[in-house]
Formats: sequence, structure tokens, C-alpha cells
Amino acid sequence: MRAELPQLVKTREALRMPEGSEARVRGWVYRKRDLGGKIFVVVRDSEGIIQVVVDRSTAPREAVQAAEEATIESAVEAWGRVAPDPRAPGGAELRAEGFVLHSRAEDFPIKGGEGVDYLLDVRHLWIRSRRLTAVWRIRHTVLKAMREYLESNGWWEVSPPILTQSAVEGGATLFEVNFFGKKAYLSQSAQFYLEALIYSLERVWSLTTSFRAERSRTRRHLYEYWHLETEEAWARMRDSMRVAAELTAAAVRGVLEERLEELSLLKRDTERLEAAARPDYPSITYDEAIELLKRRGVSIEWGDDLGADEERVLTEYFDTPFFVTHFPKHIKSFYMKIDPGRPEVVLGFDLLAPEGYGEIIGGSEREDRYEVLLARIREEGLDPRDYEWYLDLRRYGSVPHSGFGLGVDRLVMWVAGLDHIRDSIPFPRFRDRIYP
Ligand code: NSS
Repeated sequence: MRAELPQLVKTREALRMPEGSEARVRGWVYRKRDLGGKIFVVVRDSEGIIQVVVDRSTAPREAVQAAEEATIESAVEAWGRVAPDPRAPGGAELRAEGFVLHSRAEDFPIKGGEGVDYLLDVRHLWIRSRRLTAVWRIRHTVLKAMREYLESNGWWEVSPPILTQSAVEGGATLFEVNFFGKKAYLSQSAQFYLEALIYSLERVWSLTTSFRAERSRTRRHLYEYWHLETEEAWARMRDSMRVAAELTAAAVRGVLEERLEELSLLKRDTERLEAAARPDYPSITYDEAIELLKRRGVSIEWGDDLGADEERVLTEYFDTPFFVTHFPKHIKSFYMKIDPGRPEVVLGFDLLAPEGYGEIIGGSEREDRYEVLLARIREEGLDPRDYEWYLDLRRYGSVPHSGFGLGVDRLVMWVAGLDHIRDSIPFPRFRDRIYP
């Protein structure tokens, strides 16, 4: 009997088959309506949905019975002939000649209209929603496009550790780990390890989880996030900015080429993304940013850090991602190179996404002079002994070098047009729960 069944295809493929083609699909029950004469079962798989119609007057008895027993989210399989139907999602349906119930689902705990807190409790079930599935597919394509860009431009992928011994981005957001009775920390950034690796491979990148014990809860902060970082020997700040722009544009292009259906399901305005598909992003200095903010009536002084609110105002001036460069040194990390022409600022840059999203990349040229770096470590009140091996890199063949870190989840959040970062990642960690 099995050998005679029609070919198994994805729902998307079935919808595109010529009228009358035989097809078999399998997946989970997304919706079901029993209209007496016919049972309409919408089946969902990784590619989409298709309406399966089980006609009580023509379908075999076992098929009708299985369709009757199928509940929402039951695992099912159906086969029959494809027929156009303008009322069906995707414009076609499968008229069932067979219907099998693989696993009958208990009463599914998500029915629609539940609140955020509840949905986070059942995140392991909520991640199969069509909306989140669209996000996972976009996320996949973002990662793939960036990997392809790096691969075809001569970058080496490396694997830095997550258990570390010192802070890259300040002690305030470190997660401490008891490492056999000694203190260790979860990595905030692979940067120092990448800096060490440029002396062997010159252009390196990594994709790791980074951890930040952020004090405040915001729409754009995760405690555990995915961090794509690059580091390049002989590169100045502008060189690294070009890579940051090309990488971002490559991700946007990839999504526009491959994920239009998902963007449409998420009601994402793609016109606004088109402008970001070319890497010629504008750049302003921190000084100019302060001027622009003052012009909009924001009360801010030179030397203040730019928070989410200030960034949001700045994004109103631009239709594409844009850079802010040359920050005051005291609001940035000790490793950023001091601008030789202007010692109160550093050669650091942020890339901000438009439409209010703000920072998605932070990078800089690195301080490559031993004495200056040591002085900066002391100036920041840090203990040079904690940075001994990092300082070594300036003692053995130091070269100018630059790099950046891109927040993958933030990039996905902007590209997919999400209003909260938690939906850019399947299992976000929260302060009050690590469940599921
Ligand atoms: O702190 S960063 O701005 N910079 C660094 O960590 C550098 N050490 C990276 C480097 O040069 N190799 O973080 C980089 C990016 C930032 O622009 C955000 O997009 C993202 O990492 N980021 C976060 N995403 C989500 N949640 C949190 N908490 C978070 N913190 C940073």
C-alpha cells in the first residue's frame, strides 16, 4: 500500500503543482473546521500551510475518521489531488483521498489572545507559530548571507572560548562563574581572543554567544545574545567600517532575495529595507550627533553617552543605517585607539539601524601601542595584571588593527521589523526565568 502513495512534498510545493497532480503532505494541524459534508484541515509544515479537504461523501472511511479525531497541533499526513480554490490560503487545496493521524495532540495550551508572560512560559510551544517561524527563517538567511560574505572576502572563521578570565566591556555586566573554586566569567565579547588570532590569520571572525548582566530591561537587550565579531590586522577604523557596512548590506540583500514571503507575513515594509541593501551608509561624528540632537530639543551635552532615546532621535535623520564615530574616550572602552589628532576622542564607531532601532554594531581601531594601552588600563582603574596576556600582543609585533561586534539578534529585530528583541531568538533568557 505504502509504495502506491503519491510523492511526499512540502506544502509550498504542493500549492504550486498543476491542477489534478497527486501529492502527499505531512505536518501539524493549524486550523480545522467541520462543515458537516466536508472537514477542512489546514496543515502546517516548515514551508507554510495548505488546506486539506476531507469530503465525507468521497473520502475513505478511515480518512474521515482520522480527520474527525485530529485536534489542533496533531501530527497528520494527507494525500490526494491538488485543486485550485481561491478561498484556500495559497489559492489551492488538497482534496484528500487519504488522511492519517500520526499523533493526536492534547488540548493545545495556546489558543490566541494570550498575554506575553503566558506565552513566554509556553515558549517551547509558541515557537511553532507562523509568525515566529517566519522570524527563524529570516534569521537563518541573515546568518547565511553574512557567512557567505565573509567566506568570499577572505575571512577566517575561528572558535574563541566562552569561559574567560577578564572583562572586555567593563565589570558591571559580567556574569560570574565558579570555575573549580576560582572566579571565571562568561564572555561579553571574543574581541581579545580575535586580536590574538590576527597574528596568525590576519582577518578573523567568530560567531559566539555573548553574555551581559544588563541592569535594566529594555526592548533591545538580551542577557545571552549572538555576537558576530571581526578583527583585522593592518586595518584602520575606516577599513573596519567598510566591512561593517558591507556585511550589514549583504544580510539585508539576502533577506530581500530569499525571504519576501516571511517579511510580508510579518507585515514588514520592504521599501525601507531596499535602501539598506547597498553599503554606502552615511557617517557622522559624535560632535555632529550632539548638534543634531540639540537641534531636536534633546537636552544633552558633549561628553554624555548616547542612550536608546538619543539614538532613536538620530535615526529620524536617516533612511539607511548610519555610523557615528569619534566618541569621547571616557564613554568608550579602554582598548579603543586615541585619535592622534585629538586626544579627547577615540577611533570608535557605532552603526545605527534606522526606523528607531539604533545600535547594531560597535567597533573601533585598537590601541596598538604598549605604553598607551597600559596607561589607559590604569586610567580606567583596571588592574594591568588582569590584562597581562592582552598587553603581550603589543609587545610582540604589534600592528594597527581594527574590528567590530555585530549583535545578530538586533540585526534580525530590525530586518524583521520586530518591536522587541525577545522575538528575534527562539529561547531568550530572562532575569526571573530560564524556562523553558
Ligand atoms: O559592547 S559592544 O558595543 N562592543 C563589543 O562588545 C566589542 N568588544 C565588539 C568588538 O569590537 N569585537 O557590543 C557589540 C554589539 C552591539 O552593537 C550590540 O549590537 C550587541 O553587540 N549587544 C547586545 N545585543 C543584545 N543584547 C545585549 N545585551 C547586547 N549588548 C551588546
